[in-house]
Amino acid sequence: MNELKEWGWSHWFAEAAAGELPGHGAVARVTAELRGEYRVRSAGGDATALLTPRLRKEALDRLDRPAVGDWVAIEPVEGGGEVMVVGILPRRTLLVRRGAGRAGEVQPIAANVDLVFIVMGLDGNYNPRRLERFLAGVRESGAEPVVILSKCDLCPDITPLLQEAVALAQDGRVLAVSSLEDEGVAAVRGLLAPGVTACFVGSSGVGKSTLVNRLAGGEVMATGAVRERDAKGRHTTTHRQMILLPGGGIVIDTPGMREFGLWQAGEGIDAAFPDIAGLAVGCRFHDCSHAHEPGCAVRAALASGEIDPARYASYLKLRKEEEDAVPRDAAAFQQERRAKQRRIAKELKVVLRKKGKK
Ligand SMILES: Nc1nc2c(ncn2[C@@H]2O[C@H](COP(=O)(O)OP(=O)(O)OP(=O)(O)O)[C@@H](O)[C@H]2O)c(=O)[nH]1
Ligand SMILES: [Mg+2]
Ligand SMILES: [Zn+2]
Repeated sequence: MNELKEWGWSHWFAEAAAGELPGHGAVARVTAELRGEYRVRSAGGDATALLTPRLRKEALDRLDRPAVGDWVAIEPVEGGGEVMVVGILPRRTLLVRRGAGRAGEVQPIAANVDLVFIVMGLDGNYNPRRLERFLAGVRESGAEPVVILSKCDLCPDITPLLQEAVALAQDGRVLAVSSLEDEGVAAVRGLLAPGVTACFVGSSGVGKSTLVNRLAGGEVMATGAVRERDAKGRHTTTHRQMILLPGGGIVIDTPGMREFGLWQAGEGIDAAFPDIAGLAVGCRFHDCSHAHEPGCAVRAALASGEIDPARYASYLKLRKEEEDAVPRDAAAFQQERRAKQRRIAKELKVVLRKKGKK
């Protein structure tokens, strides 16, 4: 397994999978997903991977299929250069979003990432409300958010935006970066140690791939100019791609997102709004919506000017969206999912143990 350490393999996964290192059981990390086909990296090198029909058939939704960053158990395919994915190892972290539309399906963005680089361009792309939304989603994922204010060469005075982003990020880091003028790139590099995985997210055209290329020291990802009219990107990156950096560390580049919908992110929202969540403890009703109930500590703080009205509105909006996102039969669905996960974990253990004995 040592050869996979640089790809992020650790005891955590070994223990989570089988309570022991899975001997000769082959595991691989999903490095890219293109139209249902996966690329994986195992000790044997790179390979194209297919899902077993069973894995495909039994998937309740996209969370049951591999995502980029996942560790999967694989088996060789007779007579082919391809491998079969027989199971997904437990995930340490999982970044998801809700697809567009009211009944939007959950979409995994990346699994087992340690850091999420939330990139916002200082050429007019930066938006505090969208940043709050990203922060809530990242907090929910279990990964650590890092805010990257990109293209700082295009902004004459970054101080007010920087200060605001620092306040919104709470204890999360905020870095101003110019890939063009090589400013702040070393600071980003400094966050990446061997085995550490970071995922880039943000709108199209904010410079994610350009920064990935700076970190990689070469043109590993294609980049594209933004529209002159409104500085919007042209969706140059079309699939999620994992890249091993020469000096150690792993980054995942992703296609630009038009929107980042929250999916079951209640705890993430509270973690991104600790000021408001902290006040809510003092509300008369434990399920206070902070919109109209008597004895609401949050609205009292709003009236006294302790919290910013825009931030309050943002909190309520994300909360509401989060509630709307939960399907009506959520409880039954979750129960079914948990039962299925337990069954899969058990089967996976058997597979890995058998392999270890071979
Ligand atoms: N001025 C300036 N331009 C930059 C900087 N970083 C990237 N750009 C430019 O912004 C444009 C978009 O960059 P990309 O790296 O392709 O953006 P992206 O976020 O990967 O976009 P998608 O792949 O579409 O999501 C390119 O023309 C880059 O040269 C920067 O630091 N300063
Ligand atoms: Mg790109
Ligand atoms: Zn309240």
